[in-house]
Amino acid sequence: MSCLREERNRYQPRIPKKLEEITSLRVEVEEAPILTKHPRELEEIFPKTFHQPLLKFSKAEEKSARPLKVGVVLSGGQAPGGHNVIAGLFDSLKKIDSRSTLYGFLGGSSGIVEDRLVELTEEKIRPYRNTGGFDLLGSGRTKIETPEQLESALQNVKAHALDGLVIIGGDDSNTNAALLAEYFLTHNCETKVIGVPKTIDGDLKNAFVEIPFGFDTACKTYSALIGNIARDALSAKKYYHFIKIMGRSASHIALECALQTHPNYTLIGEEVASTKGSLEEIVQSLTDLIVERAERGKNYGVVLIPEGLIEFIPEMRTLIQELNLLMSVKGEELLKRLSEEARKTFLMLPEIFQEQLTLDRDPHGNIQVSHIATEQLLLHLVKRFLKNRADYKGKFQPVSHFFGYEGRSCFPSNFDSNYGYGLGFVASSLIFQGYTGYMGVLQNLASSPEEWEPAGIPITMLMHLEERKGRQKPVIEKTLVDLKGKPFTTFSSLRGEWALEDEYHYPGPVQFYGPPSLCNEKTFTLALEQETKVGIHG
Ligand code: FBP
Repeated sequence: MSCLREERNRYQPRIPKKLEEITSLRVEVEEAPILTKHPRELEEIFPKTFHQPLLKFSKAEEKSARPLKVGVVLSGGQAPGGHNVIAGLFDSLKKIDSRSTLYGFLGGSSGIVEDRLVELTEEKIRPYRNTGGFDLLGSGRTKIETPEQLESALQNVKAHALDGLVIIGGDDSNTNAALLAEYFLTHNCETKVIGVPKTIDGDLKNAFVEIPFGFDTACKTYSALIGNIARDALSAKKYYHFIKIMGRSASHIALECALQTHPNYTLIGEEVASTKGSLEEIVQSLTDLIVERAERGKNYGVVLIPEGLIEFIPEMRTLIQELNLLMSVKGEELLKRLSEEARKTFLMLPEIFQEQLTLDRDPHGNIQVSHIATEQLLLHLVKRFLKNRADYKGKFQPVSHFFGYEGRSCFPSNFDSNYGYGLGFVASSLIFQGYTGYMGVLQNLASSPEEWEPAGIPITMLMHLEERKGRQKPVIEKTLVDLKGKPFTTFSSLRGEWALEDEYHYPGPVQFYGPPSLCNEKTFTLALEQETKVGIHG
């Protein structure tokens, strides 16, 4: 084990005061608002779980406990903090009753369907405490939807007599949790299903879920790297760095990293969609900046590109939607079946990019944007545009980067260590109290962990209908960057200065030990959204 890993294994996460005495909590119910645009359809799909209330916790008398048997699964893309959810679950279940048992399903949701599981003991969990990655159990993106899959899952949880099943995942994985909860209830199965909000992308959030775990660490990790690159650019003064960063749909990561590092140019997918910016316009404005900086003798810079950008560009979106329906069609036949507009866009793209757009979708029907080199496409087109600019006297030497996987399995920040661990406690409290179909959350996250507020949110409340593989399916609605929200308006008021002046910030690596100002810093997104005062220049 590395020294840091040993040291981190010893870190004791801080938990909310309310969860300290886990068997003496009272649940207060509150009517849940109807947020969805599709209440009628969802009520039909989820007759048992659609109208469940919101749950809040308060202290009460000690409740008698019995040992619980719970299964847990890590699902979807890795996010720092996942192992701590498991550690939190394990510790809280043992607090409820030391005879409780925790099982881990292997390889994501398919482990539930195929009954692949291991018992998780303290010995197994200890080396994973406060570490990143999902390697304790592995992960996967299986969508649970066929009657056979649902039935196998039911038979497996019954065979193990599980009191609870905890699914740690993003929007698609929590959709699995909602489907299983409904199915289990319909078949009089006692197993309670609880979801835990995870994703580095930061888009599983709303008025009730402040932020998923993983976002904090991933953004800090990418920002450290972007800061290093910015300083290198400023030192050598010869390269333009085009950096694509993860965020399959929403641009929350790009926005947060921009606030942390002040690059010269940051694309925000949601803004492109709202201004209906075409690919040509994007490249034009990027080219204008490069020309203007060259006039000032600056032939270097840093450009941030969210990986989900591609789907926000109107003509690309149309093309992707059409390609989604024509996945098995290739070559000439594909060209024939595309609409005229989509065909024109397709043919304008370099061949390698055409290939990337036709790669297989994930099991949930999502295009795999991490495999699409948008940074290289932009760089290629900027080169082409610069050739036609008589007023450009600079030298354009671009370097492309993709920061994605390196931010998903790193040691979780103190925030994500505490947050993941606390979420494990919330999940076992909900099972202990007998609730199903809920997402366990912690609120008031801008305060110290002791003040975080546990709550239960009916998962179906967060759902809507979305077209997947050509059919309307119930899924959790992703929250995109709010162009009127404080994180974006703060960024937009400062980006003009960052474009021409080099006001790069160098956040440096994530800190675990030292003064709280260093190791407990919140992301700008969370702090600004909660109206906490933070100094962008500070
Ligand atoms: P989740 O939504 O499952 O958390 O995954 C997010 C993500 O990290 C995206 O940022 C990225 O596009 C995608 O996963 C990559 O998926 P994969 O690991 O399957 O390549």
